[in-house]
Amino acid sequence: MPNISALPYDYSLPDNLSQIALIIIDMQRDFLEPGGFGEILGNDVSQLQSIIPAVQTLQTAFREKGLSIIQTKEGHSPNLYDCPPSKRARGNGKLTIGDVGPMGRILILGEPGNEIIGPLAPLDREVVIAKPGKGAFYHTKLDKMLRSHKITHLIFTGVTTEVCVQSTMREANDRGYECLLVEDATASYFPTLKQATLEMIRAQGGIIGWTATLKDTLAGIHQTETSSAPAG
Ligand code: C5J
Repeated sequence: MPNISALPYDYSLPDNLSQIALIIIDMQRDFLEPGGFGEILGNDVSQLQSIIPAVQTLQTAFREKGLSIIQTKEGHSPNLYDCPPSKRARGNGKLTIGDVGPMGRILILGEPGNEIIGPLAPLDREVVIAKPGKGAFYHTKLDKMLRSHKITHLIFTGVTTEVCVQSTMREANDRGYECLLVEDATASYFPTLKQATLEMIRAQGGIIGWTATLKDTLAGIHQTETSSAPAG
């Protein structure tokens, strides 16, 4: 069985690579571009921009192999029925979710700021899951979609490591998916929180999953061939 050299020990890939999916979390303008919600909250968006080339490399590799790619974006309905008042109140700033910012209404589906950034734009056939929460399994069809395509192994990338990436990985782990986070394809506005999250994930024998470098992830994926059609 092919492996990815990972921590806390090697991550076993399935014999049939159609059982894996690349999960790209929330690489949306709101969080990565100047003027977006991330910057409005006082964060340095260049921290997140630094991983774009690594995520692109994985996206290209998965496309070339015909493997599943699922992107997520955090966003709410324009009438905010799916945004709890507690979430809107957080930050205590001048602008919050649903208010008009430089890229349209903040974290609202369909607004310019809610789009996936240009360099990672999904192809028409690729899936983008809109999620109202931090975890991508909460109030979405992600689990049903993965199970219907017999996907068992999830390779995680995206932002932010300690919030939406970690929340989603924990939800996936509890649902029985084998989860690996690509270390140089995930970022936080706070590098120390990213590092702590990587350590939390792989602590206690991989209590949430595995972490691996981009180089080792690609080497593992290139070891084996696919044999059936992917989702997305
Ligand atoms: C946050 C995310 N940080 N994608 N969202 O609010 O991590």
